[in-house]
Amino acid sequence: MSQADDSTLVEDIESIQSDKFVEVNYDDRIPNNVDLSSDRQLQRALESWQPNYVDWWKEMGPEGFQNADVYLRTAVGVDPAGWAKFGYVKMPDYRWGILLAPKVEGRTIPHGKHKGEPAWQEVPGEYRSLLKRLIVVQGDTEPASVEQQRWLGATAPSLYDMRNLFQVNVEEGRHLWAMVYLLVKYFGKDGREEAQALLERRSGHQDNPRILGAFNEKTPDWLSFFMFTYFTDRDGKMQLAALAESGFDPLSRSCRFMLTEEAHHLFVGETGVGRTVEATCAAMNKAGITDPYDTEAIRKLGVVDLPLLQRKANFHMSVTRDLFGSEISSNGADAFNTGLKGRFNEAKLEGDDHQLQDAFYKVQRVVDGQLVWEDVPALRAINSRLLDDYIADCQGGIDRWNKAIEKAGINFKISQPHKGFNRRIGEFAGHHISPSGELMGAEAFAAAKGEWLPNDADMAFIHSLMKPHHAPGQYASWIAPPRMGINQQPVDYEYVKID
Ligand code: BYC
Repeated sequence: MSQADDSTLVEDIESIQSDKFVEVNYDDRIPNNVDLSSDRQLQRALESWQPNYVDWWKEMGPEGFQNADVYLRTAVGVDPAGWAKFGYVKMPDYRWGILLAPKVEGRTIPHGKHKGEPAWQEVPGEYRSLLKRLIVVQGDTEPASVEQQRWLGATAPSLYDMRNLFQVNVEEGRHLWAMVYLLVKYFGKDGREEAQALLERRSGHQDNPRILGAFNEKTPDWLSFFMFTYFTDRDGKMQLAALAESGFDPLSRSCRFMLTEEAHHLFVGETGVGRTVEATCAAMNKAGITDPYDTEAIRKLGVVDLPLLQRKANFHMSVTRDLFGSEISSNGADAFNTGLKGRFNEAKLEGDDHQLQDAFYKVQRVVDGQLVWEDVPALRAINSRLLDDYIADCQGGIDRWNKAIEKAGINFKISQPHKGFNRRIGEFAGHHISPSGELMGAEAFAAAKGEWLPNDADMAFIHSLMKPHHAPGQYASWIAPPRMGINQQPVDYEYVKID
């Protein structure tokens, strides 16, 4: 694990760290720990996908920095204390590889109707299309996020942040490789076609968009990037953790390794927002401003007012909640019941039979114009449960941001909006619910929306802050320098060498 990871994040890191890794073979054209050279057909298929991937990266990856030397980490395997090495790399030369967590001998399917049977090493024929769909949806999000973030390098608030952006980007690229490996190895011609389609869809494209809504939104500024890596990458954590419980063992092993990389992405998000909060509080205190709503005066200091941070967070939280699908879903039930996708921490959950045939789960719904709680068959409420676990998981970082605000003596608290706020998918879609959980009419909602979600003036102000700070040790006014650099390097290290 990177030395840069903050001690406050140990729970994220510990909860998702795999136990043991296998050495990666870097002699092959495609680095791997899956003995790729023993399967010539698979190797050839992946080697013919590889140049298309690099073309996609050059076209859709970080704009303007493809020739820069970036201080990146690359996975080399072995064990959790030292699984990655650091060094300067030009991004198109990054060694994207195929890495699976080691096989657990005797592993059984942890849940659903096949619970207790040996985990599948090959695709279970009857569930082929459902399994393929889950892998494709997961795979599609990875290049999508790189596309969404491709313009951000030009306005990086420091070289440290720029490097973290590129680290996240190359690792999302590797996560795409992880899903493509599964598609090509286990799904024949169909899988190869899906692997190609993953390089053809484009985030936000009118005719050929990415599959899930949030991945077609823009990431127009660095505050969005930090919110995205805190809130949306956390959906990645939850979904990967649920897929790590899969009865299809190669998927489980892929996701277990991906989770290790995901910890750094969450760190980037949490500390990015945290450093923004820190800069705001310090500037307010220095100027003697105590009212967090004195927006005009606060913005003059070149920092982001806390109510604006809340509105940004509201947007990213609500859009990300949609990524869990409908709270009540037969797809969700099928994914669990077939054993293809578990709940968060499935194998460690105590207190039920992991089959849930007779169990119920409480789901909040809108019935006859009222918000009510209903007992729903637990199988059909699998998505709802993962969403609830996600919302609970979001709170840790928010509490830490609030602690910093409180310590600075400012009377403001960042909070999570009601689950139904600003939703487009699921139980609350089509309803208008305020952040505090009141059902309201469309007109009243529209009139208040600018207080709850970033408005035009907010976006124009954020845009005005997005100026490049590309000299070593330089940080934009709106974000505090980090407490530590990456891999024990100083905070003024030249993390990116720009031509
Ligand atoms: N937008 O029964 P439903 C990550 C579709 S993030 C558009 O409600 P289901 C990452 C759905 O596909 C993690 N469409 O839900 C983070 C279905 O369509 P079809 C990504 C949506 O199927 C940051 C229909 O509506 N991984 O890794 O139970 C950076 C009815 O579906 C949306 C996964 O998501 C939406 N928001 O659940 C980089 C895990 N929601 O099939 C990376 C794999 C639903 O009828 N995916 N629909 O045409 C899944 O487990 C499920 O596909 C979902 C949806 C949870 C996404």
